[in-house]
Amino acid sequence: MNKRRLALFAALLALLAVAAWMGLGAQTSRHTKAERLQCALPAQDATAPHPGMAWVPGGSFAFGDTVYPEEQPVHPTRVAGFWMDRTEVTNAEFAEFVKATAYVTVAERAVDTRLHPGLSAEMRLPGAVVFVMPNDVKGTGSVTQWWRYIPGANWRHPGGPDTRIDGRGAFPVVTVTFEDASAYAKWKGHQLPSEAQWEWAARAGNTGAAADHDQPKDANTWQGLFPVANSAEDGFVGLAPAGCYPPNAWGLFDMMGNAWELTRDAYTSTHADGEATTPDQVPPDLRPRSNGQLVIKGGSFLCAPNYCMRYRSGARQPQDDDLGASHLGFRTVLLAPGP
Ligand SMILES: [Ca+2]
Ligand SMILES: [Ca+2]
Repeated sequence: MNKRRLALFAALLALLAVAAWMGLGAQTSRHTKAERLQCALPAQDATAPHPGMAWVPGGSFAFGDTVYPEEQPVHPTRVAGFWMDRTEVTNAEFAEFVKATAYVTVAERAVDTRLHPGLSAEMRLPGAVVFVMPNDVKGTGSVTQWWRYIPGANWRHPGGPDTRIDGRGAFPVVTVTFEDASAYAKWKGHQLPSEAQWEWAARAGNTGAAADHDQPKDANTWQGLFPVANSAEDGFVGLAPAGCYPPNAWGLFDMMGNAWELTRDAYTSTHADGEATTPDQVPPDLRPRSNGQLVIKGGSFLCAPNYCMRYRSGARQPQDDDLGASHLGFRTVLLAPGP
């Protein structure tokens, strides 16, 4: 991940921004309450065949939305039933995987200079991109004012080397890449969702046009003027533990907001370019075929109405497949008979 890739990452986010920079002044965040470290999830039936997962029935729906160009055209898509993790994969769950397999995430490895030649000394170091809230925004609002490549940032230290996840086992694991998430999913006997599976699961039975355009009230997003004023009316300035808000009608938590979620589909600039995989196809090899960018879904704690209205089921965003970020996690799916 060299400077060119970071610049590309920055440029993509900038392109996705809603222009709302005029008049931004220095403001500070307001932390509303002591941080909660865990939220109790409702118990599952003891006979549930796949603990921690919810059944998503098959169906046809209007895939896509009309808010941003990349969500279009809306078109009918059919998805067969599947099981899906009730929550984003947590630090505790990912730690079990690492303990069992000694897996080393991409953000913890030396950067491959053959893949990314011409790196600066800093960019050669293992790390990830971290959101750092600025006091104000200068000029045209380049995202490099709040996104920084921090050596030493990884899933154990998601805010940089001075941060830790002790006591935060219930939080979603972040700064993981497509390769990391795929390795976890494979270890579980699962896979990453396709974009269509994810979107259908988020619709929770709405087969028609997406009706979730407003900023959700029961989700961890951003209230205030991003990136300089975060009133945290939803209770969380940053990430929340998994499952702090009510689930959708199919029992899935935090589909909107909290951490963005990786899919297995390569990113295309519109739906007209076609999906990388058919909705239910099991990818033979989990490497995306395209330019190394994947679709991520659901938005995050950083999505605000003035900047990133991607706290919607139909929203989508590209993500470099080998670059971890402090707002990015995942959940898995399992193709198995329904209940
Ligand atoms: Ca929030
Ligand atoms: Ca999420």
